[in-house]
Amino acid sequence: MFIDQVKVYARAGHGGAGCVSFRREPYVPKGGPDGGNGGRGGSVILEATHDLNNLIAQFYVPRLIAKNGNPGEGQKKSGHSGKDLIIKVPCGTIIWKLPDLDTEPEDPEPQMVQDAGGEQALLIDFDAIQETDDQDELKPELSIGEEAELVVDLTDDGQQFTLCSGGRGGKGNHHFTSSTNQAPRHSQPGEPGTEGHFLLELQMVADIGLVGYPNAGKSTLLNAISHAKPKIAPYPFTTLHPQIGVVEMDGWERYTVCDIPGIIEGAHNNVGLGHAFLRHIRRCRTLCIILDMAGIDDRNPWDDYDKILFELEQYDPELVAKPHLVAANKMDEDSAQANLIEFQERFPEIEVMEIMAAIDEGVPELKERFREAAKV
Ligand SMILES: Nc1nc2c(ncn2[C@@H]2O[C@H](COP(=O)(O)OP(=O)(O)OP(=O)(O)O)[C@@H](O)[C@H]2O)c(=O)[nH]1
Ligand SMILES: [Mg+2]
Repeated sequence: MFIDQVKVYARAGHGGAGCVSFRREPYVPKGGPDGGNGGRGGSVILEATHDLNNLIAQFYVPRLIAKNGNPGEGQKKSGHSGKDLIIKVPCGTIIWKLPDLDTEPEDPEPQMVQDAGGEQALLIDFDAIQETDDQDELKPELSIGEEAELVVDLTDDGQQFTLCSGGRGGKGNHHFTSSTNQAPRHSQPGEPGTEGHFLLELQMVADIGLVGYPNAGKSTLLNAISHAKPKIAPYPFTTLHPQIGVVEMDGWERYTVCDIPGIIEGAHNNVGLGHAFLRHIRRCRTLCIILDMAGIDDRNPWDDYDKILFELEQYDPELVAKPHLVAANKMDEDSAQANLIEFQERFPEIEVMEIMAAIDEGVPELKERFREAAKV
């Protein structure tokens, strides 16, 4: 199961209360105040790590609650601080603060869908958390409620961010002793920790993003160039979630390639789960548009190319501003050569690499080209 968007509720620990206490010892008739301070509440801290590639842990445990601080004690003992809750999330996780709600809403209903290969995939209906019914009003880059506010973007391994800060512990009565009040009988309560509803959204970070219609051969290519083993099958939407492969070159050089599920017409309007897929293109530095040059699925490659660029632009104009090249796949098929000539006549300025991903032809050259692109 792959989860790349999840709503969580986070609450830091309450500070411990200060203590009211007086020194009581044999032969010390009027021991002074000795109530200690409460301990600080634990914070909820997010930490990015390369070791994870999805948000499944937060899907199962969506309530991130840190421990409260302990109250102070007599003999001027301070209470223990609450333990911080450190939550590991994959690099590339963006945190959005959702509007405060009076009551904690129910988690959106997960819905099981059956993919064509018979595997089950889990989707979350995030419309459930949208604040408005008007789709046009939604921020295109958000696809969640307008009022969601960007909190932080965790991109680097080890990067930490305090999502909710623990409350301060209250002062014990010992703290309030003064020349005019030598026996204070009051202490401070602890302060509450901060809390909130957040949306965690993962956007894959990769050097190269493979973009194309379903069935174009993206997974076949990733399989050929890296150790990743995505499923390959002769029907659309075989790949239902993005997958990253690491390509190793001679001399310890390596770069990452992301196989993004197929984009179809209307993807920018979320047709065919378009938003869930397009989101991952944002973090890929260079795009490789994979075209089925043979037009096996009764489409032609120039229309595919136009439509893919259109979908990218409609979703986010920054996506078409990224450097991109075209990989003309399935060049082993009969119609491919003629189609390629026509494609190049129509788009003479586009860099095209010819490949047959299934039999590794042209793939070493493309790997080399990716390496150059990844260096920039
Ligand atoms: N003839 C030919 N077929 C290929 C080539 N590369 C891939 N295919 C076939 O194209 C079909 C689709 O390949 P995939 O790699 O699953 O395509 P995809 O782009 O990942 O598809 P989705 O995951 O559905 O988006 C498979 O049947 C592959 O065997 C090629 O170079 N030549
Ligand atoms: Mg695939």
